Order: sequence, then structure tokens, then C-alpha cells
Amino acid sequence: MIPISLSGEVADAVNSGRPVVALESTLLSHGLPPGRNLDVARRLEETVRAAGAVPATIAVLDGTPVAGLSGAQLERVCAAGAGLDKLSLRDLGPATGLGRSGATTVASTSALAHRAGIGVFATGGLGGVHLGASESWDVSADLGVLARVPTLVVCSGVKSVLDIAATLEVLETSSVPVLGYRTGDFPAFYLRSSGLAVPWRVEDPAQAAAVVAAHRRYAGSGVLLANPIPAESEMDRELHGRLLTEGLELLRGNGIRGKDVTPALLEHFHTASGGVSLDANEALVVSNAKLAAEIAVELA
Ligand code: PSU
Ligand code: MN
Repeated sequence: MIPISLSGEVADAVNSGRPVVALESTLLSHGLPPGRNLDVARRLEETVRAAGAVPATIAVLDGTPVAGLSGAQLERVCAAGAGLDKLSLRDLGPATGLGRSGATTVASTSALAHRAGIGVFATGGLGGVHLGASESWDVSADLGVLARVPTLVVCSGVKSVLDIAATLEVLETSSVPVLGYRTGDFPAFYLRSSGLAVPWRVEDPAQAAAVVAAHRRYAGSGVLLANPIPAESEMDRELHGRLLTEGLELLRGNGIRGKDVTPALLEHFHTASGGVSLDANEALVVSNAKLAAEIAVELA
């Protein structure tokens, strides 16, 4: 028995081989402010549906992982003061064993989606190697899970608050193919380019699907498809650089570590940019949901 409960709609789609796209909940509960997060959550699901696939937002509720949250469950995950934990893959055992609730990261969502028979997953940015990781050892579990789980993750690269070159090295070591969507540059979340090259590029959903299907014959690792933020929503580079410097300063000053680093940096961006980074965040994740759905349709 798979350790995850599927909504009726998601179960039907998986069992009949229709396209399904997994969506994560940490970007809602820990990456966006209450209110806005519910709007984005609904918009992501509508976008996936409009492209012909079934959305499966994933979270852990009262000790059970759920794929395909109902409207009420989505509201619960997005509520102010919901107090949900951020659950990476290592946290699923403790959270379910203890009957807790929490939001799932890229790592845990990819692993749960795979167990549920869902091969395509859309998110905003992948976790990666943090700046200063040679001292802090802070490397997101997202990378370790992608090395082992054959999920396609569609994202806008990794946040520029990370050490992007080191992250790409770890992905290479992990045998995870990195594809640029209509670009030869690895994107940096709020920015369209990190200045670092991607090894492969694909031009349309059919090519992406062909690569994913072929990769599964050779390796058990995932595939990363990097889709740059839409040009009209890209952040100004100077503003971005300033927010990043301030954000890193804030982390040092407040001794923020571990799983709180990413949410703290995102929150700083959102408040200090007066919402500019929120609009950017929404635009990129919606664009990734659409692309993921188009690829899921090709794969089905
Ligand atoms: N990207 C976003 N917002 C987020 C995250 C990524 O746009 O909130 C979350 C994802 O859930 C990702 C996690 O898996 O941050 C990575 O956290 P960490 O660096 O602690 O592994
Ligand atoms: Mn970390």
C-alpha cells in the first residue's frame, strides 16, 4: 500500500494514465504571505487544468500525506497562523508517525508524487547549495532526492540566494540532467539568467517529454527542467543584488540557520521589495505549472 492518500480525481487520473501534475505546499505556507498564497494556490491548479492535466497539490494533514488537496484542505494549508511545519523527506516519518501536519518541500513532494505514480512536478525554485556551504554544510535535501527519484521537476532554476555554480556541480555528480527551456543559460529564479550554462536545451513540451522518457531508461534519477521567469516579470538586477546583500546580513545578524534560511530570505525579499518579488514569484510558478502540464499531456 502506498503511504499517501489520493483524492478521487487524482486516483482516477493516475489509474487511467491521464496527465497529472504534482504541486508542493511549502512554497505556499513558507514562501508566500497568507492570503496571497491561497490566490496563487488556486491559480496554479486552474493553470494546470486549463492545460489539460489534473493538479495534485501535496501536503501532510493530521499524519497522512495527501495528493490532491480539496478546497478546504488548501485553505487550511494557506491559513494565517496555520503553523504548519516545513517537511522535507526526512521529516515525513516523524510527522506521520506523530500524527502531525505540515507542508512538503521539493524533496518530500517529489518522493511522495513518485510513490503516488505522478511523474511530473512543478514548483518555483529548487533548493540547492547555500552560499558559504563549505562552512555551514547547508545543502538542500532537494538535491539528494532528485538524485534518487525519477520525477521531472519543472522550476525556474535555483534562487540566486544560493551558490548556483556549486548547485549545478552537485546535480552533475548526482546524474540529474539539467535542461534549459528555450535557453542555454541556467535561470536564477527572479532573474532569467545566472550567467552559467545549462548542458542541454529543449524547445517545446514534446522535446522535454522525449528526454524524460529516454532518461528513465538509463537512470533512476530525476530530471530538472529550468524555465526562466517570463521576461516581463523579471526583477531588476540592482534591486535584486541589494535585497540579497541585506538578506544575507539579516541571516547572520539573527543567527538564522537550517530550514529557516530559505523562508527568511524569501520574506525579506517580499517585504523589502514592496511586493515586487511576490509578483515575480507568482509569475514564474504559474509559468512552470503551465509548462509542466503541457509536458504531462505529452507523456500521457
Ligand atoms: N522555492 C520557492 N519558494 C519556496 C521554496 C522554493 O519559490 O518556498 C521551498 C521549496 O519547498 C524548496 C525549499 O524545496 O524551499 C528548499 O528549502 P531548503 O533550502 O531548506 O532545503
Ligand atoms: Mn538547508
